[in-house]
Amino acid sequence: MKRVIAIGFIGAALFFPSGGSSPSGNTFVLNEFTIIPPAKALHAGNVLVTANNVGQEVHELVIVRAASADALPMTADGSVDESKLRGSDKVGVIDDVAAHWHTSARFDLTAGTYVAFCNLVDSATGSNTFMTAGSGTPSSQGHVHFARGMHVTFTVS
Ligand SMILES: [Cu+2]
Repeated sequence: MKRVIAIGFIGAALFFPSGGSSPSGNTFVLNEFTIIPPAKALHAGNVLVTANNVGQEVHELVIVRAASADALPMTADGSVDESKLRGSDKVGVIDDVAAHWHTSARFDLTAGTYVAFCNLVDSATGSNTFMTAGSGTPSSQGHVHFARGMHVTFTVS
């Protein structure tokens, strides 16, 4: 199983799947292979966060308290080793946002520096070929999304 699934995230947020209206507020824009953080600074508290996937592939939004992406523990394939994160650093995840879809969830954020990233790993061959959402056809490319650049640092004040 090459895909990394966030297991054991404590305090996982309530999910409010949505897709019809335009995302607003604290929106992270996901694409191949970038994450653009919200234009406005995030304020500490119980924060509604939206992952807006404008790309062609499934992405996810993992939020971890860390000084930078370089500070995160890595696996050999270039994805983040989520099992080595301290529990207190794990904020939560919005899993598997389909292409051209957005999903929101609430996270408890205290002031500090965070890294938002996509930790999906998909392969172009084999039984774990990642399916392009909605198309029913396998993705033609294999990617370690984090290694391709799907991470960004942001601050909460
Ligand atoms: Cu991704």
